[in-house]
Amino acid sequence: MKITSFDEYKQIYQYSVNNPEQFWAGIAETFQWRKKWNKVLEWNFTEPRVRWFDGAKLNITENCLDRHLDTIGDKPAIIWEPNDPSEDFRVLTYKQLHSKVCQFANVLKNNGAKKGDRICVYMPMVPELAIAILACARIGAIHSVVFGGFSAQSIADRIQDADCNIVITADGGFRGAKDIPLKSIIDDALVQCPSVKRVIVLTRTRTPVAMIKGRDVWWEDEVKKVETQGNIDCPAEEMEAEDMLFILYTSGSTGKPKGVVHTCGGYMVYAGYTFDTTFQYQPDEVYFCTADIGWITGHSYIVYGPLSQGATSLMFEGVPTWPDAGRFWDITDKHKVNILYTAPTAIRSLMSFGDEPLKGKDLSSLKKLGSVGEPINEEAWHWFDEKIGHGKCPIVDTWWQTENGGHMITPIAGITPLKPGYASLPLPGVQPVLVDEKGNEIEGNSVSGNLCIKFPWPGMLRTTYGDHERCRQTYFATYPNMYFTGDGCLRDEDGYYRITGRVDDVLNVSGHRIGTAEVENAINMHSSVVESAVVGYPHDIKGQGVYAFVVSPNHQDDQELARKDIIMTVARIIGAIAKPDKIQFVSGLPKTRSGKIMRRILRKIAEGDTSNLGDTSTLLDPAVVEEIKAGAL
Ligand code: 6R9
Repeated sequence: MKITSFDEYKQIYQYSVNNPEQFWAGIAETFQWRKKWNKVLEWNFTEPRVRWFDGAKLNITENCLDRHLDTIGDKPAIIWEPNDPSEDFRVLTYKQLHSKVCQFANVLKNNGAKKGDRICVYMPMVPELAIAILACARIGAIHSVVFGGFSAQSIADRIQDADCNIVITADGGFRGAKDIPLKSIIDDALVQCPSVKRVIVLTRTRTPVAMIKGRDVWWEDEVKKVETQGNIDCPAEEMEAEDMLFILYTSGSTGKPKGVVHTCGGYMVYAGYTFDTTFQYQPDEVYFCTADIGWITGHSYIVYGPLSQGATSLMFEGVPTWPDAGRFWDITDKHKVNILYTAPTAIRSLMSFGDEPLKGKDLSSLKKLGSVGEPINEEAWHWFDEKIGHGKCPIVDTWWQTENGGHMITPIAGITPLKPGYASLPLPGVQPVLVDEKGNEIEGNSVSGNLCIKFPWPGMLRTTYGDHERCRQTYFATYPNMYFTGDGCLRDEDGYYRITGRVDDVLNVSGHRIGTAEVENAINMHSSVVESAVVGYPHDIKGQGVYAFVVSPNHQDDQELARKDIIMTVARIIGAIAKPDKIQFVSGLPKTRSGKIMRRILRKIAEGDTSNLGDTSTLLDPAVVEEIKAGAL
């Protein structure tokens, strides 16, 4: 939706609150449906049961590909920049992407994939990753993408939870100076996954791999088979609006990650609408989102959002600091990027290299900047604004979550007046509220509370895969009739929202959500660990770092080695992204008389703020706290 002024935004916003169904029907009209809906919305937040565009039929890939063929078929849909700048970049036009998706959809069918199957995708950031997920959507299979940084154990958990029958992977992946042996990690995972009957392996790194007879096939061979069969086209499967499109696992405050479920119709409308509205995308613009498709940002804002709007989406295989910290700026210069959407952790990391990596880089093509994943601190905001945007590019600080499907609270580029550190105002169609501990709505401005959403939006999660009760408990039980985000938030005197961070036991490390309980479970699997408690602490680059307090009676032998062993255990069980930054060995954890760990105290100690630990009268053994304070890292 193109908006011409801030006043117009306010009018549209008001209309969307007063007439939500008409508002969303109007947005949905801009998409291509095989059959229109009978009812725009049906909902209650108690079960919860939310149905958007019920009765409508569509296929999201017809919206992302087919409908553009006649008008912009030769426009680049994906520009792919490889990890190594000396390797050639690739461009796939809408026509080319369409034919590759059809081809691979036929590969999937030849390998037994059917509508409704769950397919795990564990791939590097190459165009074939986008092709794989679009091919799943084309035939109505449900993709579950697992980020390349997760361990075999994490993959196995996710494959088992969703009962996947096919895995799509690559021999390996390049990330900076590293080669990640993806297929070998998959082989380890599959030892525990009898449901998987087929593994399709793309060639990327030419790392030696074990190809198991009857189970593993090469991507390239399968594509050749389809070509010789002459099976070029693949008609899109007709999907119900509320059929599942994908599952994406994300961490919560308890136990193992949950599979957030998004559906075909609502998610498509929401990803497309928010992409178009927030960035005010113009037809000739080159748009670069630096996220990985393994996260929701990549799903919504590399693949589905931009492609549904006929945009040119630049996809980057590598990391911001390799071969040097000028990589993003080289890419921006080389491909004349107009919109750059990245994360505060990347900005802070690049900022730490000073101005040198910016020298000689022409950033004049940039028109709009975006940030996502965690609160952006003012220093990073100003650096981004001045050094990258040269003071002329609006920065959209987009607040949203895996469960939301797309942007919720964000400035609209060029329209919303900006305030550094503020996600600013809700998009039309989004109704945020702040509530107090008791669940009462806090009205007025200059207030703070827990952030909830009181009315459904099309991109919201419908369930957590295989466990609807968990979805209800996590998001809809804390406050009646509201979706609870888990974030704390303030609303300033102008009604602007500023997200203050999670209020639950979820950490945000370099923009990645990590549950403290998950890390504790992993640490506790180490044979010499009795128990542990994990909290976050402020980290200059990562935003939050992982601080682990570990009870391990044998650690005296060789503390350094014991630390490394624990780190290795976490990497094995979860993946490298969850490795503790600090491990402090303690003889016991501060507990209440009823045996609950007092995390509040540990958080303060980890933050280096031990002057006032608050009420410690309920502690079972106050001496433990003194010892922990004395040994703090
Ligand atoms: C898209 C994404 C969601 C959590 C969310 C919040 C934090 C995301 C933010 C932000 C402040 C922003 N978060 N964007 N906090 N300002 N602009 O990141 O999804 O991985 O599910 O994380 O990230 O705490 O609750 P996800």
